[in-house]
Amino acid sequence: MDSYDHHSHADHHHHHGEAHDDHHHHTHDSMIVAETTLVGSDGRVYHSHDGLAPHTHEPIYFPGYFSRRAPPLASRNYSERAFTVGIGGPVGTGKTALMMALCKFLRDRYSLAAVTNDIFTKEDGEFLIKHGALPEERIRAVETGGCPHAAIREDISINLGPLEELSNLFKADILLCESGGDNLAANFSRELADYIIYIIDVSGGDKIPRKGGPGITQADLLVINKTDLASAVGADLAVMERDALRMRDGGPFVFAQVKHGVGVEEIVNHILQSWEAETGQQRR
Ligand SMILES: Nc1nc2c(ncn2[C@@H]2O[C@H](COP(=O)(O)OP(=O)(O)OP(=O)(O)O)[C@@H](O)[C@H]2O)c(=O)[nH]1
Ligand SMILES: [Mg+2]
Repeated sequence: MDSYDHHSHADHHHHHGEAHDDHHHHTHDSMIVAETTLVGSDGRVYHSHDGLAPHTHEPIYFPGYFSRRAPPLASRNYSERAFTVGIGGPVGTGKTALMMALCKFLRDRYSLAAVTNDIFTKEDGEFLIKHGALPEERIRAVETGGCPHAAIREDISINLGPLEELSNLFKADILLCESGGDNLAANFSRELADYIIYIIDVSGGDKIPRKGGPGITQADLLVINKTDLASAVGADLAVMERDALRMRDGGPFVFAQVKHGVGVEEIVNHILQSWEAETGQQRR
């Protein structure tokens, strides 16, 4: 998908002088199969696994800028698939806990449905069902295999199917999509997510915000979770705040303890603000 970040292509050129011509519309009809690896007409090496269509991993040379991130798609038809919130972030930072908290907060006033991604299990979907986040039929778990970011960026079809189906079945107002836990380079494609949340936690150390990565810099909202653990791991929240503001040129971030309900209302307000702006609906 070349939709990942139109702006960062310019950054690539700027920093490396390389031409990243996108021939995606040509590649599929001219691929040469070599076991699970394919060489596209663009000369790039594609690979195919776990039911995902052949995909490359776009090189990312620069984390990009919040102010130049891809905007929500103007062409999105919300009657085909409801407003979709993507929740990404490294392994174990609280993505599922945030899914749970958002469901509890929103489910009485909005029709919700959720899709979770794990690499080889359906664990997170089962967690949400077990804890009654939503009625079971509104939750789907997708097994993405070894490249969790491919399922939210290069080949989103594995998520689009269940999301569209749930959207239609339940006349959903809002869909929640949890990415598999991944590295700092993973971020949602705008084709998939209308509102992108990236969640990190304090346990990786207070250096994480300044390491950047497209999720940290370009997500619509950065959540810094588990502030209750900051003193235990020696993370300085003032440093995280300073670096988050600098990396995101002032873009919003929220300190949270999603497991304890702290910061959740603020996160919900950010989501609903965008939902109102994109769908033209009024919050209830
Ligand atoms: N102390 C503390 N623990 C939290 C908080 N939020 C989540 N956790 C815990 O952190 C662990 C991981 O949370 P998950 O919600 O499973 O994280 P995840 O990002 O979905 O993990 P993966 O999907 O496996 O990448 C769980 O044991 C949660 O209970 C928080 O605010 N404070
Ligand atoms: Mg999870």
